[in-house]
Amino acid sequence: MSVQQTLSIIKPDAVRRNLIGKINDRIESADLKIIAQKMIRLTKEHAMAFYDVHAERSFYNDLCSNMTLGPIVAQVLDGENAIERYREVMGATNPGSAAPGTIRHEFGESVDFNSVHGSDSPETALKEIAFFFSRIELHR
Ligand code: DAT
Ligand code: MG
Repeated sequence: MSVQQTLSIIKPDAVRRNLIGKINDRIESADLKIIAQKMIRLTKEHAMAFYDVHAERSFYNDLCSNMTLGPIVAQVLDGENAIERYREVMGATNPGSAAPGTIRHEFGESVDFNSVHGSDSPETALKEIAFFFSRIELHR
C-alpha cells in the first residue's frame, strides 16, 4: 500500500440537498485528507469529456445532463490506499445496493442521482485530477 490521491466529486444532487458538509465529514472521518477543493458548474461538453469512457453506454447522455443540473464540488483526497478506500466509503454505484454506512446508501437517491464520484484506478485518478486541478492547486 502507498499514499495515493483520488478525484472525488460531490454531484449536483448532493450539493442541491445541502450535503457538502455531511459528505466531507464522511471523507475526513475515514482519514482521507481533502487537499484541494472547488465548486464549479460543468457544461454538457465538460461532462461529456469527463465521462468519455462511458460514451457508448445507454446512460451516457442522461449521466452527462445530470452532471450539469447545478454546481458540483470537485476535490482531491489524499491518503494511504486512497483510491480503493474512497470507493469503499462511497459504496456501490446503485444506492439500493450500497452497504449501510456508505455515502451512497445514506445520501444517494438512485443510480442517476448517487451523490458522489470517485476515481476507480491509479490511471484514472491521475487523468481525472488533471481534468479539474492544476499543479499549483495540489499541495499537501
Ligand atoms: P461509479 O460512479 O460507481 O464509478 P460507473 O463509472 O460505472 O460508476 O458509472 C458512472 C456513473 O454513470 C454512475 O455513477 C451513475 C451512472 N450509471 C452507471 N451505471 C448506470 C446505469 N446502469 N443506469 C444509469 N446510470 C448509470
Ligand atoms: Mg466510475
